[in-house]
Amino acid sequence: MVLGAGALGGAAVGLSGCEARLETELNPKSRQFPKDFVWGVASAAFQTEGALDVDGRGPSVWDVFEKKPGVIVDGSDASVATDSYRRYAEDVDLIAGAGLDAYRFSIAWSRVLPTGEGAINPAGLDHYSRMVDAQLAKGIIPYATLFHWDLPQALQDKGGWKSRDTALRFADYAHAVVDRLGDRLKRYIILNEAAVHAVFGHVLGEQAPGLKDINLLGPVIHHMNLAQGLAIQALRAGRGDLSVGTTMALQPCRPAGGGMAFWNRLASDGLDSLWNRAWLDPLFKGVYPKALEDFLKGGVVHDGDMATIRQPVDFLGVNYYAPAYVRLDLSSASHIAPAKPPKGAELDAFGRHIDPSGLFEVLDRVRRDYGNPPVLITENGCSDPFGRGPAIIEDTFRIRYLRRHLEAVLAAREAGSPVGGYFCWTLLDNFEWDLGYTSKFGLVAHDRATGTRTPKASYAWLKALAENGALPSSP
Ligand code: IFM
Repeated sequence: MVLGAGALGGAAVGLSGCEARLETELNPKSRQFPKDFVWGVASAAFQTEGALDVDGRGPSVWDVFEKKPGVIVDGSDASVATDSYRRYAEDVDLIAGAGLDAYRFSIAWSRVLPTGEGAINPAGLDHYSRMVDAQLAKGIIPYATLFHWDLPQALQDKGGWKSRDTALRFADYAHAVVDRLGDRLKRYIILNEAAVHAVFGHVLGEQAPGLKDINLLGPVIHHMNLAQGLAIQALRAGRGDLSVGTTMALQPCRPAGGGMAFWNRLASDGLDSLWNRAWLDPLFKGVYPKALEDFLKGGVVHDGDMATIRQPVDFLGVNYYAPAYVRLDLSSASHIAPAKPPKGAELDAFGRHIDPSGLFEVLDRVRRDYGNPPVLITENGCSDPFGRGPAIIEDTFRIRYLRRHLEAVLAAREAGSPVGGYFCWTLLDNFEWDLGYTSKFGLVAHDRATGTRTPKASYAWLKALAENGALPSSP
């Protein structure tokens, strides 16, 4: 497979081995974004809200998981986070102050339904109602994600995503949200990065609910897909004037080179099936990739499910950070293991290859293989080097990361991908899951001792870009 030479500024880049991937600069013909391009920032409830026991909120799987000894690297928790449950108006001011158009946030299911089902908690919905109003008052378009990994613990106790019933309860939750907020909240993102939740939460045990069982993979994938289809139906039944999409963490899966390259390609195709295609194929084609068939045996998929999952969406949300390098590992249950990026690759704080051509590649694939739906980049951004010290305010490395990935967006648009917006991850340095507060992705630093919010250089940079749409060519 070879990426389009034009979009890559004349440099066709082969995918045959890791070493071939270093020429990654994209040279779009124009550096100008259109006037109607949506500029925003993205966040998630558990990473920002704090106030975990306020206004009747029920515990989620992350409340339980983060208390297990040793699972959060700095021993921290999300009980305060960026205190955004209380200080959301300041967040909204910062977003408006940057001249951004939109805010992607997530709704915590267990604030709306403390046990995930049954009686609605009006106080929880009141909070999101106030938040939506605060955004609209400042001219910001709210985009709400319905599930960003914080399953109500009471549902986990009944089997979580292993259980088909969780999909049905999710549709009820979607209905409760649209019923209360749908008169003002018009844009919905159903799931965030379901692949991460399925794999890291249920197979690798590194994130909530902390399970390590490869046999969960099939049921969890299918029930999340089913939940998504049912929730889209519930939203559309509630109102006819919504824009509904879902967000996936798309990654090109690249085999490690060397003597094992042939075998590594089998592993990278396997990862592609469960990471990318497990979600894209059912949504856009109504089928699962062949490689997943064994995982889905035993009556997981019922008659009619695939039609329920294959719902039309108004947009696909794409989150992109880095490509995945893969090698075969017969000692692991999946036979898939991470490989190192090619020698000489520029790395991010996670040790991943900073490669904007990977973003071009996933957008190109969505265009060619999945009917070219409208796309929003619903997350992209980079962390400071990990550490417990203060945030880096002069964050030129972040500006460079954003600038290069936005070049990929322009190149993809020129190749025909209808990418209509870009949400930077994230507004404030926040609770980065198992990494606690050691990984800082914010455009704005958050001092946990004082609550002070200090814009970084990247905040001013994005502001200028959102104002005039012209992408600078450096740094
Ligand atoms: O913080 C996460 C977010 O919750 C999901 N996407 C990736 C981000 C950075 O790791």
